[in-house]
Amino acid sequence: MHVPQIPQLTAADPQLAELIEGEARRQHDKLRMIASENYVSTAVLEASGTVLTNKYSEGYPGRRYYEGQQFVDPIETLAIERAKSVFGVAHANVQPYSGSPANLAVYLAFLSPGDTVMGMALPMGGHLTHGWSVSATGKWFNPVRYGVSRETGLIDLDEVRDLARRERPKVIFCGGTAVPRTIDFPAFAEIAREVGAILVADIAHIAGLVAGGAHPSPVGYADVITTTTHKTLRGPRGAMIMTTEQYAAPIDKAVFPGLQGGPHNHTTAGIAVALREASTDNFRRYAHQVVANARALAAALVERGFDLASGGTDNHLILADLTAKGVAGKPAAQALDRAGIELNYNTVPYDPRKPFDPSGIRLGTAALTTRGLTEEQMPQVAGWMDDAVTASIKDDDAALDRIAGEVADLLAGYPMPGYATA
Ligand code: DSN
Repeated sequence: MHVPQIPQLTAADPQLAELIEGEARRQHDKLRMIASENYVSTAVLEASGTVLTNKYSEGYPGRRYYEGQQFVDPIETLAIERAKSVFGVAHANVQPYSGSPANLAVYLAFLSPGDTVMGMALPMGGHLTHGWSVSATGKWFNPVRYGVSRETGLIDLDEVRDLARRERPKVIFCGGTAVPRTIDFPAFAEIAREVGAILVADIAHIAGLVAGGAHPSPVGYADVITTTTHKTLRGPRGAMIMTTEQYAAPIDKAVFPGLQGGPHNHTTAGIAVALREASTDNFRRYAHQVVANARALAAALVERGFDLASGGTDNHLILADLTAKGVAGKPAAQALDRAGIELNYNTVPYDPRKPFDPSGIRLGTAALTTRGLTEEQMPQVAGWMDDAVTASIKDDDAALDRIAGEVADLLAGYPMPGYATA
C-alpha cells in the first residue's frame, strides 16, 4: 500500500486512489531504470503533500506580494540556504517549476530573441531547451550545436572551441540528458571566457552525484547552474538555479516576475527536505554507489555484446545502441517493460533512425540504488536485459513474463520508500 496511507482519498475518490495504489505497486515491483527517475523518501513525500499547496507567495522571502508568509518565508529560506550549503554556491533560486522553465529563465535573463546560444544537439545527448529546433529556445533564438565524436562518443572540445570562436554565442550550455561521461567544466569555462559567453551548466541528471562528491562540481567554472531536483538529487519534481552573486539579480527577476507566478510551496518544502538528506554521509555513499552500480552494469552489458555509447559510463547513465542486437530501441524498451525492466528508447549519436523509433535505449542506476541494489546484482540485471531483448526478437512473451516474475521476486527483498506490502 501507498505510504503515507491515503484513506481519505480512498473514501472520497476510490477510482483515483486505486490508480495511485496501482502505481505504487508498479514502482515496487519493477526495476526502474529510467535515468531521470528515482524514489523520494517518505519524508519528502510527506512535505510535498501538505497544506503548503494552499498558499500563494509571489515574490521572494521578505519581499512578497501576498500576506501570510510567516511560515512560507522561513521554509523557502531553508531550501535556499541548504542549496547554497550543499552545492557551495553564492545564490540559489528554488522556485522554477521544473527544468525547462529553469532553462527558459536563463534565456530571459541573458538573451534577446535572435541571439546566439550554443548547446549540445538533442540527438547527441543535449536537452530540448539547449536550443533544439522544436523548442521555443530553437525557434526564438539562434542555436548553434555541438555533438560527440563519431569515433569516441565523447564531446569534441576542439569542435566546441572552433564553433564558439566562429559563432560567438552569448550563452553556452553544457550538460544534457544522455551524457554518460564526466562533463569537463573547466574546459567549457575556458572556452566561454575566451568568447565572452555566459557558461550555464545544466546538471539536472548529475546533481545528486555532484552533491555527493561522485562527479566534479561546476562551481567555480559555470556562471549559472540549472538543475531539476528529482533525478539523482532524489527530491520532488522541481528545479533550482544557482549562480554567482553577479548573476543572482537577473536570474531572480527572470524566474519571477519574468516567467512564473507563485512558487509551489509544497514542492519548495520537499526540496528543502531532499537537500537536508543530500548533505548527509549516507547520501555521499548513495551517490558513489549509483556510479559503482552503473559501471558494473555497463561492464556486464558489454560482456553480453551490448554496444554502449562511448563504451561505458562515468556517472549513473548508460546509452546502448541495439543495432548489433538486431532490434530497434522502441520494441526493445516495450519488451523490457513487460519483463519488469523500465527504461526508455532513445536516439544514439549519429542515429540513422527517427527520434520516435530510434536505435537505442537509455537507462540509469539512481532508482535501483535507492532500493539498495549493489554491484553484486548488476550481472543478473544485465542477464535479464539480454534475455528480454532476445525474447523481444522472438516475440517470446512467456520469457518476458518469466523475467518479470524473477525481477519482482528479487525486488521484494528491497524496501521502497512510499510503499509497504500490506
Ligand atoms: N525528461 C528528462 C529526462 O528524461 O532526461 C529531461 O527533461
